[in-house]
Amino acid sequence: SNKGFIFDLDGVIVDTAKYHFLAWRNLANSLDIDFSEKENEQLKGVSRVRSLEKILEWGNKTISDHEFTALMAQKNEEYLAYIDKMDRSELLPDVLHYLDLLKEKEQGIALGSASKNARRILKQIHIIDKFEAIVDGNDVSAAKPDPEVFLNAAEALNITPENCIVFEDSVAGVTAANRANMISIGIGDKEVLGHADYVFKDFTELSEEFIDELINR
Ligand code: B16
Ligand code: MG
Repeated sequence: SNKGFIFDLDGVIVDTAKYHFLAWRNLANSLDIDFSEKENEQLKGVSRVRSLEKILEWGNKTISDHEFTALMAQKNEEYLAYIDKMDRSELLPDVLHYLDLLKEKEQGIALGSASKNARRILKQIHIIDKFEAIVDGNDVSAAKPDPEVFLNAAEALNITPENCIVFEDSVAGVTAANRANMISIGIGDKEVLGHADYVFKDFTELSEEFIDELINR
């Protein structure tokens, strides 16, 4: 049978969360707002606009629209400086193996990311050709936990949502996959991603048997 496997980008394929963290922390600190790993966790899978809104809420700050736009650009510029130095060694363990295995098994493979920089990152690490369809932050009007990004990916693969499987590291992303009526596979902490159908610490915990089960269910 033919299933659609939809991968989130940040936290599933690559660990760009650390670069988002550095860039947001710099920005928050320049506004005298505290920013630690704990705050960063709440920004995972969240759009750039919503992330800045949250940081301003935490700091009880209001700024003009003009300044808001300038700060978003500043954050992205710093983030991209890190991205442009990335290489394939920053792929998370075993992800490439499973992308190739799914291809061998003739399954649909798509990207479903909130990031507007998704294509740039995939090109930078030379894996853009692994994806039959790419849906990212430029293509959707509603951000995760809205299911739009995954529903669009399923449509692009020409596979019904019930036949799609989503790999996600964020709370908002797992919720989005569930709302899309897809099988959700959390990559990360069981305590955080308890609402996913399955949770694995990372791709090294998966097996070919498990993939075959998903394909044949
Ligand atoms: P950008 P994902 C998300 O990517 C990140 O988890 C989140 O931290 C980030 O704010 C968002 O992309 C937007 O990214 O500023 O590059 O457009 O996990 O959905 O792949
Ligand atoms: Mg993510």
